Amino acid sequence: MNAAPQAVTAKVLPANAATGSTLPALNAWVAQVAASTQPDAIHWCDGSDAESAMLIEKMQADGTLHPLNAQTHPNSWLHRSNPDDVARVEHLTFVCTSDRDDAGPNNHWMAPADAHARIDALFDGCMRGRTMYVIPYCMGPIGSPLSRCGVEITDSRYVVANMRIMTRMGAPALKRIEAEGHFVKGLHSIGELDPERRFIMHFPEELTIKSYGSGYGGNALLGKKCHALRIASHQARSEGWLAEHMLILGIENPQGETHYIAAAFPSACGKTNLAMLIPPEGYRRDGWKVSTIGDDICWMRPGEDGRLYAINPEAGFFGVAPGTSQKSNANAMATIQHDTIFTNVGVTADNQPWWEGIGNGQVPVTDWRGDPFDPATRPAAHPNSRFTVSARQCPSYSDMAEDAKGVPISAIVFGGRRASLVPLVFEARDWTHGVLVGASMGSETTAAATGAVGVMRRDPMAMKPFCGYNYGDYFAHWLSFDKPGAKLPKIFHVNWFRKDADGKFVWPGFGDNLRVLEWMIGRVNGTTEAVETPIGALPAPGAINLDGLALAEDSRRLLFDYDRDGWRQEFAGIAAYLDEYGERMPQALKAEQRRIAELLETAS
Ligand code: SAT
Ligand code: MN
Repeated sequence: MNAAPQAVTAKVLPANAATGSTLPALNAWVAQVAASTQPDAIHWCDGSDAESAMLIEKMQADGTLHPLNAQTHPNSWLHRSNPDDVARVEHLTFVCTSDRDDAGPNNHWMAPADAHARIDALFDGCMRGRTMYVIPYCMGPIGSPLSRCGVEITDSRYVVANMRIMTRMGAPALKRIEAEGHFVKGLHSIGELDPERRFIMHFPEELTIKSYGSGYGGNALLGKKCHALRIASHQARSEGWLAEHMLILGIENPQGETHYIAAAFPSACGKTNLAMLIPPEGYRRDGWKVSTIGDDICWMRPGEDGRLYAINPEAGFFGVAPGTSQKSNANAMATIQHDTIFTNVGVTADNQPWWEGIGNGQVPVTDWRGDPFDPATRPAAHPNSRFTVSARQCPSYSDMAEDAKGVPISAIVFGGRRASLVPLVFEARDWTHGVLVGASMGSETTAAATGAVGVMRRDPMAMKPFCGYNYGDYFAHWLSFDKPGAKLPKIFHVNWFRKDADGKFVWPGFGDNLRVLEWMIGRVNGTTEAVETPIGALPAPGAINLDGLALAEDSRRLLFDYDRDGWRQEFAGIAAYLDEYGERMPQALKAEQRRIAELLETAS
């Protein structure tokens, strides 16, 4: 198999190895990185099929990828990561701004010079014996003014293969970078995969990312969380847009009217399932249709008409495997039937991927570490095991996801995992209240990051791990969109995860979430009713269609009541949380918090 023309194998790199571009700044950076990391070869990725085949062949040969059953899962691969490298590492993730307060209490901070010195020492000579891959990529449709480009340098072929699926990678991206003359610089090495020698560093003022010691997901695919959220949120603030941890879906009602909704949930809280929602039977019959624009990241900017227009900067899905089934997400199951990379799942005797909750009647024989499956030892699939797959393979993927101007957003939804207190849905009374609703979001932690699971923490706008600057400034930026001429989306909060006294979820979720989205669209169109409460507007009795759902009276109460005493306590917690940001917390948000706290005191 031929490597791309620029590939070189000699240890002494030819003089032209670092000149794969017509952009001097890019060539100079590649040369500088090569001088410090000392790779044996430099490969400039063009994104071609031949290049992909060459990489896959090499990864099969060295055991990075194992082929899966070619009859049931054509062109699909299993990757087993290092067992110490299975999730994002928030404690090793830093935002390095010159002023510590610019990173804020929501981020780990290191002074840029110290951070460079520490991580550069790790990069020193780390690519000896390895090939260095240069990956030009574009986040968003190549022709969209909302898109932004970057270049990731990595010594991991697995990262190249994933970036090829998750971004618009290769020659067209390089062309745009050369025309624009600037790009986000992302330097990555798997290093020794040693958790003691691992850092994910962001330098927003230099539009630079340096990541060392992990090959996993959000730590290593630098276009995703590092660029499209942490660096982009910083860029978005100075350029007047929003980079958010949100899915985007389109809902067409029986009248043929389509509304786009952007929804923020923390990692592993069902964004992929909601983005690919299949309407319940009755809704399908009536003509409701749901289409997918994105499942994880949303970039939004005000358009000329004052509405917010959104693109999905990604080109693929890096979704959580466990729990994905024909019942929970038939669209995802169809999407991952071929040309998919599975990371840290189990396998069956006939070499099909398997995970807990797949519900297809098959059984695993090998677990995610490659050991014979023994339920007493560990689950077959790691709880944060993933699939990487092109969005184009998804049956519900919308053509509008490729639209250069983006889709107009009718509603923004915030939601976390809350076993108690928080009702199924409520509506913010205006933008400022909506920003407070997002800012006070709480959620129980999941396996997407290392650390304890199931602990309630504040996760404003689901951006706690991803906001590249001080949350106080971030909330002020959100508030700034409310200006004359703006036609902003309505803001809602949902909780699909309320539990009853027996610890069981009370809301069926999945396709039935459309019932809640229908109510939101009714609110946007002014055709459905709500009841005002201090925390926001709750659906009026009968306003959400519950036909065909067997919900006991107790469950309905848990879903639609609000518990004033519980909310008083919640608002005391929110006040304390906002105060952690000191001077940077906008007064308007604190005033909104006080307004509601007072209502909670006086309302019956
Ligand atoms: O590993 S990722 O950060 O890309 C997935 C997630 O946590 O959302
Ligand atoms: Mn995510």
